[in-house]
Amino acid sequence: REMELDLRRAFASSEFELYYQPLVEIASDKISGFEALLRWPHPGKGMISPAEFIPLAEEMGLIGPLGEWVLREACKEAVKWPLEIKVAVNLSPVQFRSRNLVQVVISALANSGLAPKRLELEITESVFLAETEANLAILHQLRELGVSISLDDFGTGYSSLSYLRSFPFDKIKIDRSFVKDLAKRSDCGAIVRAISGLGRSLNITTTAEGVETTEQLDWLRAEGCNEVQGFLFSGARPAAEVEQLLFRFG
Ligand code: G
Ligand code: G
Ligand code: MN
Ligand code: NA
Repeated sequence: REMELDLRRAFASSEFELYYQPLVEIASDKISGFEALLRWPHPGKGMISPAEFIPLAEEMGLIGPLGEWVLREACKEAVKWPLEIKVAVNLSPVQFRSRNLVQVVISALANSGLAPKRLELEITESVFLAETEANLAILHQLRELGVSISLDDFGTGYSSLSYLRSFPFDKIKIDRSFVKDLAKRSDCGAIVRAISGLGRSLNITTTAEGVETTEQLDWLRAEGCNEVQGFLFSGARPAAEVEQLLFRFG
């Protein structure tokens, strides 16, 4: 396929870039970290979304090397930031299959000099759909390194609650589909309120994704959600703009 060749070429010629989106702690109104989000500025087609090319990269076996590049690059960038600012990196379930994921994380931390506690790894529940035991073992090894583990896109899968019992996650990221209609739909409000409460009782940080309005932010603050991410503060921006974002919201 054409896009497959294009992806290989793009990887070989270092065409990918990492953008960074602020995570803002509600209590202090300050940036606590940035999520690294992959971008492909295609020479002919413009910016291509990871939603389009990550599934293909997973299929063709490129996600291993690409994911490794993302980890190394994110750690190298984060080490330039103030010490209290963390970096969050998305992991594909396919990266768990290669079995060297722990080594890759150790090496990215060692080469960059980033303290493990400043790295958050975001996984989705699809990590548990196959090879559950092996993947749980990897997650425990990662956590022993001192990095934290977040459950991403929470609420969109099949049986999310059971995953909270199978692993001591540090953070739950509430999917933006629930945040979107907070004010308009009482069921979304009830779901977000329930997840915040769950996080509080389980001592897990809750982050609401896709926060676009102050109305949503106020609602989330009142319900005890810990952190927000979304266009209200900023979308994902190039690494060079992190300093400015920290100046505005730091
Ligand atoms: O930022 P954006 O809306 O374009 O991201 C679309 C999707 O791509 C999201 O689900 C996000 O988690 C995923 N994504 C972005 N960057 C990475 C990455 O580096 N690795 C993996 N596995 N997924 C990513
Ligand atoms: O799946 P994950 O949560 O890792 O992906 C984050 C995705 O959400 C990215 O594609 C990013 O561009 C998108 N995003 C981030 N903030 C907002 C927002 O406030 N509104 C909307 N609609 N999308 C957002
Ligand atoms: Mn994410
Ligand atoms: Na998400």
